[in-house]
Formats: sequence, C-alpha cells, structure tokens
Amino acid sequence: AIVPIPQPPAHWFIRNLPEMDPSFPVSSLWRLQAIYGDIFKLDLVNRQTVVISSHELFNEVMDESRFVKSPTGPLKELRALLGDGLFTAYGHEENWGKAHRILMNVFGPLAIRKMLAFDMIGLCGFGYRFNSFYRDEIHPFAQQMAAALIEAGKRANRPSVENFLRINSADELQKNIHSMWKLCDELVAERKRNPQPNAKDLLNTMLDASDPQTGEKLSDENIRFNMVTFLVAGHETTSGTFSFLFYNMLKNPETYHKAQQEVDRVVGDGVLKPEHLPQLKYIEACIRETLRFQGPIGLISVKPIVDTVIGGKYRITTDNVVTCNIQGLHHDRRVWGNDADLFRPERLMDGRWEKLPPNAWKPFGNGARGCIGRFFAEQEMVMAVAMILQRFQVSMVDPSYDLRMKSTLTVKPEGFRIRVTRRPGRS
Ligand code: MNH
Repeated sequence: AIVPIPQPPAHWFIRNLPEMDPSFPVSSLWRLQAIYGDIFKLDLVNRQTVVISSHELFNEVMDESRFVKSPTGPLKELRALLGDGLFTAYGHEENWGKAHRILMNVFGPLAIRKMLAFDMIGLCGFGYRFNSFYRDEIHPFAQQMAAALIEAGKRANRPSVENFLRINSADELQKNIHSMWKLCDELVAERKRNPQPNAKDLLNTMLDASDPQTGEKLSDENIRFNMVTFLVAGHETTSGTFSFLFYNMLKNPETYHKAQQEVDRVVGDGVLKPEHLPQLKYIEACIRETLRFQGPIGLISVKPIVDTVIGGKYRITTDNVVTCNIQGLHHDRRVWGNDADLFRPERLMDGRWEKLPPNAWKPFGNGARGCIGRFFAEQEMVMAVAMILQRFQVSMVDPSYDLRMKSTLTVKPEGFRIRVTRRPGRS
C-alpha cells in the first residue's frame, strides 16, 4: 500500500522554504533527516523535492534505467555560468553526449607528472598557471568563482521575489560570470594563436577532437562552458577534500602516523614516482574514508523517468526531484555498522572495499553522470598527500578545534587552520 511521505508543515505562500538555510542548504537536509527520517518531502515553491537518506532508497534511485540526473536548484542557477557544460547539462542535451564521448577517455591518463588543486587542473587541463603559491592574493578567477557559487546556492533557496529584488547581487553575479568567461576565452584564443601540438590536454582535445558518434566538434561556446566547469569542479571539490582529510587525520593521529609511515616505507626520501601510487594503499583508504565521512558534495538530484514507487510504498512522480542526501547514505548504520560516525580508513582496505554493497559509497555521484574527473582527482590527492607527509609535519593551530562546516555550494570546514613545518632531516 502507498503511504504518504512525511513533510514539515508548509506555510502559506513560502511553503517549506523557511526550512532551508540559503547559506548552507544541505545542512538543512541533515537537520530535517534527524526529525523526519530516511524520506521526507519539501515544497520549495518552484520545485517539489523528496529527500532520501538511506542506502536502501539510494540503491533504488541510482538505477539509471529508472532515474536520471536532474539539474535543479543550485545546478539550475549555475547554468548562468556553466551553460550546457557537462556538470549542468540536461541529459537530453546533445552537447552533453558530445562532450562526454570526447572527454571521457582523456581524463584518465591526463598527465599529472610535473602541483593547490586549482593550479593542477589549470596546468594539466589548459596549460595555464594560476600560480597561487606565488601571489599574496587569491587569483581573481578563484574569487569570482567562490562568489558565484555562493550566490547560486542562495538563489536556489530564496523566494523568487527576493531574487528579483536583489538587483545588486544579480549584477555582481553577471560581472563575475563575464570575467570568468573572459579568462577562458583568452586561453582558447591564445592556444589557437600558439598551437601546442604535443600537449595532450583537455583544451587540445576539446579544440581538435570530433565526436565518434556524430563526427561533430564542440562549439566554442560549449568549450568555454566546459573549461569553466572543469575549473569550478576541479577546484572546490578537491581542495575541500584535502581540508577534511587533514582534519580527520589530525583528529585521529594514529591514522596520520600510519600514513606517514607508509610514505616513508614506499617512497623514502626520494622523489615520488607514478609507480609508487598503487602501493600507497593506506593513503588511498584515508582519502576514500574522508570522502565517505564527509565529502565536498552533499547531495545529488535525480528524477524518475516515469511515475514510480520507491521503498515499496512511496510514490514518486515525474514532477518530483529526488534529492539524495549523501551524508545520510554514508552514515547509514545498516551498511557501515555502529561505528559509522568514526573515521576508520581500515574499513575500506584489504578486500573490504570490494565487498561493499552496490551504491553504498557515492561521493563521486552515479553512472554516466558521475564524476568525469574522478581518476584525475584520486591520483592528484594521493600524490599531494604523499608529498606533504613525506616532507612536512602538519599540526592543528588550535588542537581543541572541532569540525564546523560551511558551504560555498560545496561543503568545507570552516575556520580550520593547520601549521606546516619541515620534517627534520628532509630536504
Ligand atoms: Mn566531479 C560530476 C564529485 C573532482 C569534473 N563530481 C561530479 C558529481 C560528483 C562529483 C558527486 C556528480 C554531480 C551530480 O550528480 O550532479 N568531483 C567530485 C569529487 C571530486 C571531484 C568528490 C574530488 C574529490 N570533478 C572533479 C575534478 C573534475 C571534475 C577534478 C575536473 C577536472 N565532476 C566533474 C564533471 C562532472 C562531475 C565535469 C559532470 C559529469 C557529467 O555529468 O557528465
């Protein structure tokens, strides 16, 4: 029998919007999960969403033959910046398929041999150096991006009248968008003036490759959208994961020591080489466990292809967006056990990783719409962590600090500070 989905009491006109904190929308879902449980419904005026937080329900909606990604809420707002780039494209848009087919295989071997997350994707993807280490101020692109992401998160969780009235915020957003586009357009123009035939990077691929299916190339506009997408997606997520990782390892010092011992054993005092990466199993597990414990992306959204029922009793229609609360999934005790709220990298090692139930670990999203940069990000993170632990001693500026989080669309620690000193005897 079909049962109604619980819903917080709705108000006249603004319905459930007061439940949402526009500066940190996903935290509102965590709060509501504690009250309403694994499934509840929200009427956010311009969208009706069903929020799910258990492995059982995730496992159903991750079935791509029944549910597809639905860029709504903040992702829809972000289309002003990212257009039909891979991240914000609707599944039915032709440009998604084209870019997906052209770029899928380039991301794997993207040469990370030559290092902040932002600089990495700039350099490896487009041959552009942001030089974050060599400037006092954050690069203007990074500032514009942060501002645009925060505004997109707010716009999606404010009444439309308020968005309409906030002329100055809209103006500021447009300015930021145009500056970011300009930088990308300049990189494209520069590459066209000075071709780099030997660079197997994202930019060359996007400029030269044609889609195996349609034989068509990507349009200049779509290349720009995808460049901004990679800079946005490649920076926020990876840097947020680093912050969570160091927080977790410093709060659980035995994990820090084990990771450092692993680097000392595998790499020693020498130069980290690509062949070392597969041997850094404990560091890999620390990254995976960090992404389980609290990753930078708090939710993904899907919608049913046709009206359906989930959990055997909850009706989901095609006007419902299903918001998948990743923290709910990753802390579901029915999958992770009673120590789900502890940081324990060992749970993802030595065969246990392979034995996880399907769709239990989803920090990179799902299926065809899952993260195209996953392999790149995983490699980059293992390398960066190994190189840092090898040469430096990291400690918390305030050892009594307890995790507080904030959101700039992606989730990250707030006010977490580390101190980095050279390890004695290391060059
Ligand atoms: Mn990434 C999609 C998480 C690093 C580029 N990424 C996604 C999704 C998640 C995600 C979750 C699915 C979003 C959704 O369903 O709406 N991404 C991550 C995490 C990291 C990450 C946790 C690092 C840690 N992502 C990167 C990097 C890049 C990148 C690095 C590029 C350089 N991600 C993308 C793109 C998509 C995506 C592009 C959209 C893919 C598609 O829909 O075709």
